[in-house]
Amino acid sequence: MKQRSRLPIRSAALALVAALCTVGTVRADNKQYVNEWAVEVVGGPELARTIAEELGYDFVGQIGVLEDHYLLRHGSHPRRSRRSADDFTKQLSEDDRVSWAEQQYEKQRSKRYPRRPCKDCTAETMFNDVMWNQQWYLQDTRTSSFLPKLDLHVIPVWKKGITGKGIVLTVLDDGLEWNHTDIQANYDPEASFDFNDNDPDPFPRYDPTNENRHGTRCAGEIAMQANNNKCGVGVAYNSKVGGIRMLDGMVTDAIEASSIGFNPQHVDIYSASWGPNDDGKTVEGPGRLAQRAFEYGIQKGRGGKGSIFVWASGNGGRHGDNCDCDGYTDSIYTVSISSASQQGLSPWYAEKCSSTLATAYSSGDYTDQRITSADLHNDCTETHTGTSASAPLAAGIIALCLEQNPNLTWRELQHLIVWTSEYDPLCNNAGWKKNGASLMVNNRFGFGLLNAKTLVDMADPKTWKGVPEKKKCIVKDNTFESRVLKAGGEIIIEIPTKACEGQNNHIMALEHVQLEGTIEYTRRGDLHITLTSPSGTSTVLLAERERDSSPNGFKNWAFMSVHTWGEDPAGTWVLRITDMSGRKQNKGKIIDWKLILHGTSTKPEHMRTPRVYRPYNAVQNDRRGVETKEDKIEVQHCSQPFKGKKPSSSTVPLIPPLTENTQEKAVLRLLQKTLDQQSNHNNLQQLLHSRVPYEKLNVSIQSLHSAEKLNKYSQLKDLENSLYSEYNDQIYGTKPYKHRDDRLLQALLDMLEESQ
Ligand SMILES: *[C@@H]1O[C@H](CO)[C@@H](O)[C@H](O)[C@H]1NC(C)=O
Ligand SMILES: *[C@@H]1O[C@H](CO)[C@@H](O)[C@H](O)[C@H]1NC(C)=O
Ligand SMILES: *[C@@H]1O[C@H](CO)[C@@H](O)[C@H](O)[C@H]1NC(C)=O
Ligand SMILES: [Ca+2]
Ligand SMILES: [Ca+2]
Ligand SMILES: [Ca+2]
Ligand SMILES: [Ca+2]
Repeated sequence: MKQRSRLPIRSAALALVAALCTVGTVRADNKQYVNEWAVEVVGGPELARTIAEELGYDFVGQIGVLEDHYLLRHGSHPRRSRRSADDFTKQLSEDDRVSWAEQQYEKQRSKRYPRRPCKDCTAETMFNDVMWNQQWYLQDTRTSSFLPKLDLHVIPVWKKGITGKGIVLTVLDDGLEWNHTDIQANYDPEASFDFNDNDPDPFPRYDPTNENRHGTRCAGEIAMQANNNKCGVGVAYNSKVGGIRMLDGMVTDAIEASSIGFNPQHVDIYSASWGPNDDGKTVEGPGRLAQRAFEYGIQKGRGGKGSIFVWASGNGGRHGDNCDCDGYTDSIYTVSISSASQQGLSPWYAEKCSSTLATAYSSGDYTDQRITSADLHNDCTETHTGTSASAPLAAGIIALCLEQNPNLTWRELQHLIVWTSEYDPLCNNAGWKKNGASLMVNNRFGFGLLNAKTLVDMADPKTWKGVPEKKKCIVKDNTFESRVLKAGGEIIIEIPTKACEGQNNHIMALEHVQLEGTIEYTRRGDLHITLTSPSGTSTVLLAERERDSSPNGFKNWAFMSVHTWGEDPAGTWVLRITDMSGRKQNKGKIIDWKLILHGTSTKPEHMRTPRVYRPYNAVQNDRRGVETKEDKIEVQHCSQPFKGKKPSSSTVPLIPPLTENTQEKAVLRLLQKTLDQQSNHNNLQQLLHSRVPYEKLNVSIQSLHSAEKLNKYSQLKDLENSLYSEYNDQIYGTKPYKHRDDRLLQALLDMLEESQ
């Protein structure tokens, strides 16, 4: 929480700042002076080098990431001295081209610092930002190289000088506090608009509950300024960021389309952490306008290379929701991003589906660290959570990749993500499989954890060969007659295909696969669909959703999978539709289907040899910059020591561990807060007051959180859980769209922390 933010003393950079504040020259001051001077020279390193040479210094180089600050060394001055060399300093200071100069001296520090030997200035001293050391997902905070490595390998990219320069992102959300002092320098009004009030200023609407903090938090993750002593450091801290205010009001197809298609020749990356309700019973995709806007962006955006849409995969895990039923993440045009906790596990809110491309870190259970960002009212936060927090991290990493190679198309970017995301750091989770192209893939994580370093390296225009032209081959059976499905039944449809062989659109190497289907069924949530490729990769296209009792079925719904990426699609596909619910009254029909294969007629260059998976600890980015070349490892080997709780089964999300004495208090306070905030919801108040006196509520958190029970939502009968579900429906029922930020659990977890 904000009030207990730790402000550890940072060394080099902070010391420099402290030095700036020292007034006058200190003599006989008991310091150990060294033969080095820090100077500020505006005009670039070449000018600084020239000045150094003219005045008889060696030019050492820029000081860390501090622009215009250089270190000079004087050979004829003793390396260490009790006396300061004031005439040297004076000579430098009096040069018009030097705006500031100071002789360096050794600082006395107690053991607190540095905690570890620091040869080339390790991550912890890189920036003076007060929350930099909480950004565990950006820097390696391990104390031993034998511990599992966590961070997203961003620092080596920054060290190459790639920080997002020239790349423009916008956050489609509830506004952006653009005068926040950690964002303002990177704010881009041309990437910003307010579609709620129809004006160019996306400034959020303030209210007592800070409801509209989400967009500012997401933008901060991407583009917080570095080394300004404020909050933390954005993943792409020199990129430009804008905000589209579109969630704080009525959301229409037109508003979505306007947002998705906003200034596509200027904006490179759109980050969206919202979508249809994650309530476990909604099936919804982009409307006609939004769909057009996606297509426009893909075809025309970024000068024809295609806008990049980064999408949070959803937070409905606890409600048994699947992103299968969310047409925004399901779209082939969006880079759908899921979350992993600090422990390398799938968090309790995550949704599963076959369209998730990759994963970035976020919060996990309540002992796991969360995500640091800017917050409303020029504040900072270290408690940003959910897939909401993962998508902007991914957007920032993609910005780094586009700076490395601005010519990448939207498809090339997806290929690069597929090829460089990491299995190893997430290998302790259930559900990994190796597809027919030897790629590791998982319904929770897509191809794994983003690795900024390998992604950016592979995108290097000097070596990246691009991918062949996109082809699309539609496979259908014109003789298909609708088939009846009943409870306990199974429909198997074999789909033999040559993948348009002999035609211009022959597909040899797959990208996305879509199964478009029309299905009538009395209870949609009981349907289960798998698709098995000719290479034998079996993909769940639709998993059961306990809460989805809709009789509406699916109408031309395109289930999308990336799991067969790289495979040769020729052969027989098998579609299997089942209902294992045991609800005898269920029945319906498969009306129609078609299989849409996306891919290329020849294998992309980079896929000619199979991908080699390495242990994550060995991937390039050791803390001291040592490149460790490990031998190839077998893919099935998992190098991560397991630190967390074992997921009890592949379908039960983890439940936050809670201690008995905090539970009731926390729940009471949660409910109290909710009532305070939502006092207009009289029916909820009445419900609570009529059935049980407020103080007597005794709701066990296990029963609230139990994924098992919530997944079997409809069977719940006891008071506690129906109270909870009423509450839930208040939260989820008031607006058709919600941030992918589970406010309920966030609030609960915050309060648990407060009460401890
Ligand atoms: C940002 O603008 C708002 C609204 O004008 C103002 O209240 C706030 O003080 C400003 N913040 C800063 C840091 O200047
Ligand atoms: C991008 O493409 C343009 C036009 O084809 C080319 O001139 C430019 O060098 C390319 N840039 C990079 C970084 O490859
Ligand atoms: C709450 O319920 C548990 C059992 O569910 C019981 O052991 C405990 O004593 C109850 N606490 C209060 C304050 O009633
Ligand atoms: Ca406005
Ligand atoms: Ca900062
Ligand atoms: Ca969802
Ligand atoms: Ca997608």
